[in-house]
Amino acid sequence: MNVEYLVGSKDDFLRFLDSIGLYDKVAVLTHNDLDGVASGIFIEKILEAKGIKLDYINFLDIKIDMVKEISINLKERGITKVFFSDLNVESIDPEGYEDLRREKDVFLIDHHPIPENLKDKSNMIKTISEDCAALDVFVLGEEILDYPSWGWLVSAAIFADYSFRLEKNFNFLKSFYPEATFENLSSSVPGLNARKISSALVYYKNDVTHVYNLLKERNLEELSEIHELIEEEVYKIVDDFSIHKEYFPERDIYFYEIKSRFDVLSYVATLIAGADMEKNFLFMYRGKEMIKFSARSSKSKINMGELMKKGVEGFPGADGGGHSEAAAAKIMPENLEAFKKRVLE
Ligand SMILES: [Mn+2]
Repeated sequence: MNVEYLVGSKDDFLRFLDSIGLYDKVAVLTHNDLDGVASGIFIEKILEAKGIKLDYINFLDIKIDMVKEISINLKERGITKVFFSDLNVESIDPEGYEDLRREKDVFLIDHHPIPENLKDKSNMIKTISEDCAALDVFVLGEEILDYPSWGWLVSAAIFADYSFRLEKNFNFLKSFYPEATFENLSSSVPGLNARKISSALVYYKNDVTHVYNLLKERNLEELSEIHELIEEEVYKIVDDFSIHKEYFPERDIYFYEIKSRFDVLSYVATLIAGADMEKNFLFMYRGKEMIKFSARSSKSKINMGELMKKGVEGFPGADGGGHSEAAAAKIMPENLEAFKKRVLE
């Protein structure tokens, strides 16, 4: 199996692994979504196989200053080697990232777009967007990981991150699930697993480690009840979407505000956009402090990463960006009308 490297190589990764010594303390920082959690498990399994203990793992939300915040934590724990996965920290928090790189050995594995002004590309693997981070790490561990026993998890991540749109990745998923077709994928085993895990990540938003540990034990049983609860909520929202969505012809985007006690924003976005690949969507959810958006354009008719980035420009405390087909943004409530105007009209 191959992934398409834009920066770095498998050799860089293996060299970094070899540089980890007996007295090093190792941390993994990964995204708090399915792709991030799965890639974290694969990194831990690779370390384990190399006889390296993982001292600290954390699951991060994308936000400005994210590296600065976590750096304090790493310092307190005496961490010396850091893996970032599925997080484009070099673009979200470039200052925090560069500061951390001066203090510790940092290795980044990611598939989000590379910023144009990026200078130092050492200790870094970047692949094309369509190769999700879990797949990237899986391939890095090809000779090390027990492939047959983890196929289910990499397949769920391939589904959740849309990576199956690339034929080679779809065929890779099919090597574990020969019965999967493009049409039945969302109701196939990897599709269902992905939805179950995504439900659990919504429900245990403040305890991602719990989900991480269940997945590491390959225990999906415990997630079934939670999944039913979240699915019920999601279906209500999907029904309401079909009635209350707004269409903005200037940008050819469907807009909808999700109202729920659970933060099912990206879950609903993935589900609705996945069912109608021809259309473009912007979903909104009012969080505790910030208003969050999830944008989808399955066939990349609109570059949603660029649109979200431009949409938040100049707004204090806001950030936005991501992939062309799936992106996100966060703004302060007072900028809502201005943001909508920029993005939709
Ligand atoms: Mn990802």
